[in-house]
Amino acid sequence: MTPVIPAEPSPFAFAPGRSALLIIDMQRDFLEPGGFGESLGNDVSLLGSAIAPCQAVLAAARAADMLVIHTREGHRPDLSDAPPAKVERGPPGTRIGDPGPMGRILIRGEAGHGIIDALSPIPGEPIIDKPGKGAFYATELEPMLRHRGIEMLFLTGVTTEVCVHTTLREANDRGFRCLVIADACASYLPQFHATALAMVSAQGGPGGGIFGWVSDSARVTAALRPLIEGKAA
Ligand code: TIU
Repeated sequence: MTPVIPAEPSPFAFAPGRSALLIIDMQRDFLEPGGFGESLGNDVSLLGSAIAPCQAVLAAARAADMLVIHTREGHRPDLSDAPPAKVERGPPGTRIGDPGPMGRILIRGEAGHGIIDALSPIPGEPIIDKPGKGAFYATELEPMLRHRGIEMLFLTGVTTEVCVHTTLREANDRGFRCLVIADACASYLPQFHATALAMVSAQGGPGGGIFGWVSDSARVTAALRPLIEGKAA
């Protein structure tokens, strides 16, 4: 029987072998003080609520043998892949490439660019380094998914209305069925988090909303549990 996850605006039917969990930009630069998120004037503690739900979904996806892909936003040390319009944002001294307590801000290879310890990737889980907000733009994500026959995406990470939503929209236009896991996402602006989620399931019906489906970590892990237990039996 096809597993189904209770979701808004309608149940989300999925095939584990054709589904991937995307964990978007759970990096120190966004979640910890001294990184890119704080340099933009944000209270980074607001993103902490997504960590435990991401951990729960990650553990269940691993146990169910689902493909897990992590993304990191960041740039080459020479900034050759960084648009000036992005680099010039914010006061000098706090911009992309400037030195900070976790190394150069949003630069690949620096401590701040790394994924937080609580969600460390394990061998076999691809990491996509992306220069933009969307995980499909200028990356290998799409062929990676197509080669594995992936048709459904579970989206988690930060921030809900920026990198998660941009990736969701890119995925939508490429034909992927997208489930956003609400509590495994977070924003510096809680009202944007709520509105971004509402946008996903709006204009919905039995086939999902305008951008897909919204569920939460408890409902997703509960739906994966029988698959995990079936494997063990
Ligand atoms: N500023 C903000 O909310 N987000 C970003 O700049 N990047 C991501 O969302 N990853």
